[in-house]
Amino acid sequence: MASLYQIFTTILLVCFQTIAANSEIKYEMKVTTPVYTYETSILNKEVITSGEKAFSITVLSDVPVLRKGMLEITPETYYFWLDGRNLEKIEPGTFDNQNITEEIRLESNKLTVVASGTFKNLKIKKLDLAYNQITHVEENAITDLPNLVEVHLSRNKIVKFHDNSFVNTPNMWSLDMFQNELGELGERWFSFMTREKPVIMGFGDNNIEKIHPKTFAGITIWYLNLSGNKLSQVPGEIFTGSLIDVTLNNNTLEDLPDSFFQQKNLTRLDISNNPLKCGTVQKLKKLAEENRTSLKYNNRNC
Ligand SMILES: *[C@@H]1O[C@H](CO)[C@@H](O)[C@H](O)[C@H]1NC(C)=O
Ligand SMILES: *[C@@H]1O[C@H](CO)[C@@H](O)[C@H](O)[C@H]1NC(C)=O
Ligand SMILES: *[C@@H]1O[C@H](CO)[C@@H](O)[C@H](O)[C@H]1NC(C)=O
Ligand SMILES: *[C@@H]1O[C@H](CO)[C@@H](O)[C@H](O)[C@H]1NC(C)=O
Ligand SMILES: CC(=O)N[C@H]1CO[C@H](CO)[C@@H](O)[C@@H]1O
Repeated sequence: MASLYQIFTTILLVCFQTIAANSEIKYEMKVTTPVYTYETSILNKEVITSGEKAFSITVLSDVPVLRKGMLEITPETYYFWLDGRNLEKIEPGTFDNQNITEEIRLESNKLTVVASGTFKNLKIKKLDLAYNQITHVEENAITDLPNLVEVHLSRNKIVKFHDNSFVNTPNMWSLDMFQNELGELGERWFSFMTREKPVIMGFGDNNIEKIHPKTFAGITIWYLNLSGNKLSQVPGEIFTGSLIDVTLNNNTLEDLPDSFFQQKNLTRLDISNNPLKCGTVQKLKKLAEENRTSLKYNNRNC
């Protein structure tokens, strides 16, 4: 019969092995060579580091929590990819000053919150957090990213966003938030978007009932998708004249504000599957006759 001591030491050994196995992260690093190909190496380390001329780092083992100190990406590295690795939590500070210059992609994980201070002082152009379980993007979650252009937050469960969730991202041009659970769009929530040119914003398939008249104050929009929400009205203020492509299908709109019909550059509108009033349908028909715009609406006999 095994002594208690033997059992105890066996358990201890198993525990230590588990800890050791867990603390090593397996990842692939691709490095560019002078002849425009890549050299790939597979590494197992406690701290993810990159090398000279690193092109990408792809994490290959499950990482439930990304902790401060786990990343030491010092030589410039274009891409950091950690997709489908059961990531639940990112300790704020983990990504601070990491030398990643193109993209951080954390798709298809189990993140529930983008906490304050998570993405700060980075040179990335693109941040992809789609296909997680994010419900909250906290205040100051994404700050001081001077090159950031594109963010994907689609296919999450976002219910809460703040007017300072993003701060100091002067080049943000494309925000994709479709398939979330937003019930409203609040005052100046998107004032972090670039002021240099018209932007692209997608909010299709949320539960949006209300849009504050000043939601988009200060920015101009080129493409706006509000398909599949619960809107019974949209404020006139959002039609600032710059819109080219507007998607409002599958809401409960009866009317469109007058400012909508002053959009001179509109080339596409989908407003099908809304209970539009006859007066609105007639105005849309007139717009269609002017033949400037591709229109989709339910053509009722009025
Ligand atoms: C990032 O990498 C580049 C090129 O390797 C280097 O010149 C620069 O000093 C690095 N920056 C930081 C903050 O480590
Ligand atoms: C608008 O968003 C929905 C998803 O919410 C998407 O299915 C649709 O293709 C988008 N429409 C356009 C014109 O991009
Ligand atoms: C409409 O398009 C023209 C040509 O691209 C552009 O110069 C103008 O600024 C646009 N109007 C608005 C209100 O954005
Ligand atoms: C919009 O509504 C129509 C009619 O109810 C439905 O067939 C269609 O699937 C809906 N489309 C979206 C994108 O929700
Ligand atoms: C003059 C003009 O813009 N004609 C367009 C009217 O719409 C049809 C269908 O979208 C186009 O094919 C024509 O070029």
